[in-house]
Amino acid sequence: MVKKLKGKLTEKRFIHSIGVEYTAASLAFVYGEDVQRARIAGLLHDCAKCIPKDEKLKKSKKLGLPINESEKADPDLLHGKLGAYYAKEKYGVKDEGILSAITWHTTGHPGMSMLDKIIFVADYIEPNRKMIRDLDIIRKEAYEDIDKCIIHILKNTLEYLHEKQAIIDETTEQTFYYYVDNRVIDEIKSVTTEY
Ligand code: DGI
Ligand code: FE
Ligand code: FE
Repeated sequence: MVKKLKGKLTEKRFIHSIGVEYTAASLAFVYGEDVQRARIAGLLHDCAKCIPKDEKLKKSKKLGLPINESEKADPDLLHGKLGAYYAKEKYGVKDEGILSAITWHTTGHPGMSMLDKIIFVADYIEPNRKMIRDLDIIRKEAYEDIDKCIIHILKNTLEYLHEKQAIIDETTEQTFYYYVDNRVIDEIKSVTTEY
């Protein structure tokens, strides 16, 4: 897999992928997930990233992948869905949990599995990522409270996209509100059981 992937990515993207592989493994230690599954999902999550933008759209259409308006406008958003397709067809990955983690790694998804969460977070915090706002705090949160970390990542990403006036995929927003709501519900439950 490593050999094949190396030929498909730029050097920088390949180094990032190895970083995500090992960060995902370390998160799997903490959250009791299967380490090998986390490594494979981390390694392959960006396998479709270096395909030119217009080809991402063309290929996705040809494959009949579901494409929303944001993805049409910004086809780079398709590299998760397309990556899952390549992982299955070119790298022989049959595990649906791994394919799901690759599919949703950019936007997240309401109701993510633990493996989905691990890849979403590992992608953001891996050691080769350039320093972005709050990264030191977010890295700590990843190992202490993964849902809090996911909310923090999505909040900063949404703010960044607003500042850039970029197209915001509805899934990114839905994921943010889903985890914020969940948190509020948990708070209410903890308060009501106290009294
Ligand atoms: O592929 P990577 O760079 O490793 O990481 P990624 O797949 O999370 O993609 C990162 C970029 O995706 C980052 O610049 C933020 C952007 N992104 C996340 N959600 C959205 C988004 N971009 C747009 N336009 N809309 C979104 O909803
Ligand atoms: Fe990506
Ligand atoms: Fe990535």
